[in-house]
Parts: sequence; structure tokens; C-alpha cells
Amino acid sequence: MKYLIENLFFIIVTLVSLIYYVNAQQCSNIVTRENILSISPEKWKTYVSAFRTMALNGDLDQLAKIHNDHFAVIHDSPQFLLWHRYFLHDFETRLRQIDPSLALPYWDGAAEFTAPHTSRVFSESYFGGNGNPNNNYCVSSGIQANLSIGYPETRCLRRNFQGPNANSIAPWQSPAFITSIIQTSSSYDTFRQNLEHSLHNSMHFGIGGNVGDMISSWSPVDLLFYPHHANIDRIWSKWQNSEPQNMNLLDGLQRRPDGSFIQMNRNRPLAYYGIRTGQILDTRKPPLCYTYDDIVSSSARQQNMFEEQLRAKLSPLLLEQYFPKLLSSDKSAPLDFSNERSLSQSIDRPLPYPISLSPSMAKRMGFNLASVMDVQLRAHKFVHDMNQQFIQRTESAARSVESESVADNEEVEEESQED
Ligand SMILES: [Cu+2]
Repeated sequence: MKYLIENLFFIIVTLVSLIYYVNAQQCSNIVTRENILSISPEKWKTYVSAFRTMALNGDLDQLAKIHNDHFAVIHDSPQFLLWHRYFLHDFETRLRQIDPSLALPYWDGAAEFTAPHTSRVFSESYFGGNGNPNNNYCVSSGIQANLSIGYPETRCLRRNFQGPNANSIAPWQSPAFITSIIQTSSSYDTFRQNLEHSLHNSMHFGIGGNVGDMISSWSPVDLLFYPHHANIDRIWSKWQNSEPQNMNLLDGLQRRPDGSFIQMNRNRPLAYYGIRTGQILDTRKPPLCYTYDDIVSSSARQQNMFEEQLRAKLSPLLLEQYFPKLLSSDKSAPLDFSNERSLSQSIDRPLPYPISLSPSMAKRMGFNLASVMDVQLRAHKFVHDMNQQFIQRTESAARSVESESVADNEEVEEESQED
């Protein structure tokens, strides 16, 4: 009898832990993060109210302090994408405690790369615009207009747009460049470096400038931080889903608080949060349980008109160097056409050169200068090469129109002679 009870007890414990284990591997609900510009004006009002609550109850200040305290090990290092993913999850959890119907929206900054300041996100009913240089660069419109920040001190939120004119922001990286780094980065840390030191830095610097909060180590006091970083996380997610082996890929040398380096792997704990890096690679698994509205992860690759257009427009050399997947004969590899749509549009005109961090700004942020310059040079070379192709294409198109019209004229002349 005693044995039976002991065995029964053992069986129950095993069953309970098995059920727990299976549940822990699956989310009961997967939240979809939407493009911020697709949210209806009605729904957006509920976001504004929840965001205001988070500014007033100290959530933003707490998050900004956490970010500030660990700044040196969560930037310019492999933890960058991992740490910010979990940090956004922290924000989203707080947001959903206020209103469970909400999810963190993303701002697809690259889609508005030519004139970022014209984006709706800078309007009065969203996050407001530039700071006023005559009033300490205080932001006087949008959600945070009359709310002060509480970290690192109590004052207004500041922005200092960097553009050719007052209140404008210089162009940043195009969807074409983002698609290119998704297709050409073969290691996690190469991809991390390519994304962090291009669109990520450009958006912080374009908005924050020299004195704004977005360029500081407490940048999470600006609510725009979250949709901007959700977009960076979404682009990483696209890269993770672009090749089966990318989902669990982690590598690179991680900077430690004492300045030494350690190999990144799936067992390393995140700064502050302590969770193992391997637990936050798949966003559709606990503890994260979210996805984005345009992640292409189906194993079947769909044929698409954009693919043909791009192949016809770019030379084989350019395709091989920047968009190797468009040349690939492997039809099972998933291609992300949500990006390719903007890509086909952005190669129909010359691309502007993207805004860059100056060496002194890179130094101020504590970044490795070589690492920043490496990516910025690559982004410039990309624009140069794409524009050379664009010029050649338009010239040869002009030549063929010319020769056609010459031929037409000759035909007309012949016809008139026949008359
Ligand atoms: Cu950061």
C-alpha cells in the first residue's frame, strides 16, 4: 500500500510537471504588433490615454533609468537586439496592465526615409514635433507636450531635429538598404551591427540631435523610443525568419561592465533582467508571445511581381552584392515581400545619402568608432552603387527612346515620300 501511494505520488508529480512544461512552451495568446499608421483614429485615442498614464505614473522614468544604468553593455555589442527586445516586452507588459486591449505599435521609419519630419507620428495627435530652440528645445505639441519627464531630472521633453532646414530631419536609410542587410548578413552579430549603426542610430540622432533626449542614455523618456525600437525589433524578426537557421543564431563578442569581452551564446543572462538570451529568440514563444503584422515566415515562397521587377531593373552584379536572395534558385527560401514593395519603389529614383553620426558623436555615445564608421561607409557605398545603376538605366532608356523616335521619323519620311 505504501509503495502504491509513493508510486502514485511520483506519477502525479511527473504528470503535473509535464503539463507545466508543455504549457511553458506555448503561448495561450499571441499578440500582434501593428504598424502605428494603420491604427484607426478611434483606437489611437485609447493609446494616447494609456501612454499619458505611463508618463504620469512614473513607468517611463523607471524604464529610462534602467536603460541609462546599463547603457554601455546594451549598445554597440551583441546584447543590443536581445536586450531591447526584452525591454520592449517590459514596456508592453506595463501598457497592457493599463489597457489589455493594446499592444506595442511599431513605426516603420524606413518607409518615410526621404523626409522623416513629414511623418504623421510628429503631428499634434501623435507624438508632437521638434523642440523649440528658443525655449530649451522643449516639445510643445503632441502627447507629451504638457507632461514633464521625471528622469534624469524634472523638466520638459526635448527634441533637436537634424536636417537641412529648421524643423526638418535629414534622410535616413531606405527600405532598399534594410532589405539588403537582411539578405546579406550571415551572422547574428554582423546583422546586429548593420542595423544598430544604420537606421537605429540615424533615427535617434535625426530626432534627438545634439541636445534632445532621444540621443541620450535616458532616451526611453521620449514615447517615440518605443515604436522606433519596435521597428528595429521587427526588422530583426524579419532577418530571423528569412533563413531557417537564423532563428536561433547568436554570436559575437559581448562587452562586460569591466570592459572585458565574452563570447555571446544562448546561455548568457541579459543585463538587469537576468533572463537567458536563448529564451527570447522566438517572439512567438513564452515569455514573449507576440508577433508583427507583416512577418513572412511561411515555408512556401510565393511568387511575386516585385521580384521580377527588381531582377529586371538591377544588374546581376548589384543583385549578387546587395540582394543575393533575388538571384537564388532556392524557391523554398521565404522572401519578405512587405519590404520588397517599398524596395521596388525606392529604386525608381535616386536615393539620398543617409544622415551619419560624426566621430565625436560616436565617441560621446561610447561606441567603437571603427564599428560605426564601417556600417556608415557601407550605407554610403550602397547609395552610390544604386544611384550609378539608376543613372545608367535612365540613360540607356533615354537612348532607346531617342533611337526609336529616329526610327519613327525615318518611317514617317519614307511614308511621306511614298505619298
Ligand atoms: Cu537603447
